[in-house]
Amino acid sequence: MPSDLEKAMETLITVFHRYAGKEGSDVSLNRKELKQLMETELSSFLKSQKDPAAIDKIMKDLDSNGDGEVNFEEFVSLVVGLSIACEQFYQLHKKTVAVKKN
Ligand SMILES: [Ca+2]
Ligand SMILES: [Ca+2]
Repeated sequence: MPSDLEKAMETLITVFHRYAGKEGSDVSLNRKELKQLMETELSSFLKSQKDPAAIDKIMKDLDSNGDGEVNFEEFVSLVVGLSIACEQFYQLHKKTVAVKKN
Protein backbone atom coordinates (compact mmCIF):
# COMPACT_ATOMS: atom_id res chain seq x y z
CA MET A 1 0.00 0.00 0.00
CA PRO A 2 1.46 3.37 -0.98
CA SER A 3 1.55 6.00 1.78
CA ASP A 4 -0.36 9.28 1.60
CA LEU A 5 2.78 11.11 0.51
CA GLU A 6 3.60 8.53 -2.14
CA LYS A 7 0.06 8.79 -3.45
CA ALA A 8 0.38 12.60 -3.53
CA MET A 9 3.59 12.32 -5.56
CA GLU A 10 1.97 9.90 -7.97
CA THR A 11 -1.01 12.24 -8.32
CA LEU A 12 1.27 15.17 -9.18
CA ILE A 13 2.92 13.14 -11.93
CA THR A 14 -0.38 11.77 -13.28
CA VAL A 15 -2.10 15.17 -13.32
CA PHE A 16 0.87 16.83 -15.01
CA HIS A 17 1.00 14.23 -17.78
CA ARG A 18 -2.78 14.23 -18.27
CA TYR A 19 -2.51 17.86 -19.43
CA ALA A 20 1.01 17.88 -20.86
CA GLY A 21 0.10 15.06 -23.27
CA LYS A 22 -2.76 16.92 -24.93
CA GLU A 23 -0.72 18.66 -27.63
CA GLY A 24 2.83 19.42 -28.71
CA SER A 25 5.47 18.01 -26.40
CA ASP A 26 4.33 15.21 -24.08
CA VAL A 27 6.66 16.36 -21.32
CA SER A 28 5.70 20.03 -21.09
CA LEU A 29 2.64 22.23 -20.83
CA ASN A 30 2.08 24.97 -23.39
CA ARG A 31 -0.03 27.99 -22.47
CA LYS A 32 -3.31 26.28 -23.40
CA GLU A 33 -2.48 23.12 -21.47
CA LEU A 34 -1.41 25.12 -18.42
CA LYS A 35 -4.65 27.12 -18.59
CA GLN A 36 -6.72 23.92 -18.74
CA LEU A 37 -4.81 22.43 -15.81
CA MET A 38 -5.22 25.55 -13.70
CA GLU A 39 -8.92 25.90 -14.55
CA THR A 40 -9.68 22.27 -13.76
CA GLU A 41 -7.28 21.33 -10.98
CA LEU A 42 -6.64 24.69 -9.31
CA SER A 43 -9.93 26.44 -9.94
CA SER A 44 -10.29 27.94 -6.46
CA PHE A 45 -6.79 29.39 -6.70
CA LEU A 46 -7.47 30.80 -10.17
CA LYS A 47 -10.77 32.34 -9.02
CA SER A 48 -8.93 34.33 -6.38
CA GLN A 49 -6.78 35.79 -9.17
CA LYS A 50 -8.98 38.53 -10.60
CA ASP A 51 -6.41 39.46 -13.23
CA PRO A 52 -7.36 38.02 -16.64
CA ALA A 53 -3.66 37.97 -17.54
CA ALA A 54 -2.96 35.73 -14.53
CA ILE A 55 -2.21 32.69 -16.71
CA ASP A 56 0.37 34.63 -18.72
CA LYS A 57 1.95 35.91 -15.54
CA ILE A 58 2.04 32.47 -13.95
CA MET A 59 3.43 31.00 -17.15
CA LYS A 60 6.19 33.60 -17.29
CA ASP A 61 7.02 33.13 -13.60
CA LEU A 62 7.16 29.35 -13.92
CA ASP A 63 9.14 29.15 -17.14
CA SER A 64 12.55 29.39 -15.52
CA ASN A 65 14.45 27.99 -18.53
CA GLY A 66 12.63 30.36 -20.90
CA ASP A 67 11.52 27.82 -23.51
CA GLY A 68 7.90 29.08 -23.48
CA GLU A 69 6.56 25.85 -21.93
CA VAL A 70 6.23 24.48 -18.41
CA ASN A 71 8.02 21.18 -17.75
CA PHE A 72 7.48 18.95 -14.72
CA GLU A 73 10.21 20.61 -12.68
CA GLU A 74 8.71 24.05 -13.34
CA PHE A 75 5.20 22.72 -12.58
CA VAL A 76 6.35 21.27 -9.26
CA SER A 77 7.69 24.67 -8.21
CA LEU A 78 4.14 26.04 -8.67
CA VAL A 79 2.69 23.26 -6.50
CA VAL A 80 5.40 23.75 -3.87
CA GLY A 81 4.84 27.52 -3.85
CA LEU A 82 1.08 27.08 -3.43
CA SER A 83 1.58 24.42 -0.75
CA ILE A 84 3.83 26.76 1.24
CA ALA A 85 1.22 29.52 1.01
CA CYS A 86 -1.51 27.08 2.11
CA GLU A 87 0.58 25.79 4.99
CA GLN A 88 1.18 29.34 6.25
CA PHE A 89 -2.55 29.98 6.10
CA TYR A 90 -3.15 26.69 7.93
CA GLN A 91 -0.73 27.69 10.71
CA LEU A 92 -2.31 31.13 11.00
CA HIS A 93 -5.76 29.56 11.18
CA LYS A 94 -4.61 27.12 13.86
CA LYS A 95 -3.16 29.99 15.91
CA THR A 96 -6.38 31.99 15.62
CA VAL A 97 -8.39 28.99 16.79
CA ALA A 98 -5.98 28.44 19.71
CA VAL A 99 -6.23 32.10 20.76
CA LYS A 100 -10.03 31.97 20.67
CA LYS A 101 -10.05 28.90 22.92
CA ASN A 102 -8.06 30.65 25.67
CA1 LIG B 1 2.19 19.48 -24.25
CA1 LIG C 1 10.22 25.96 -19.41
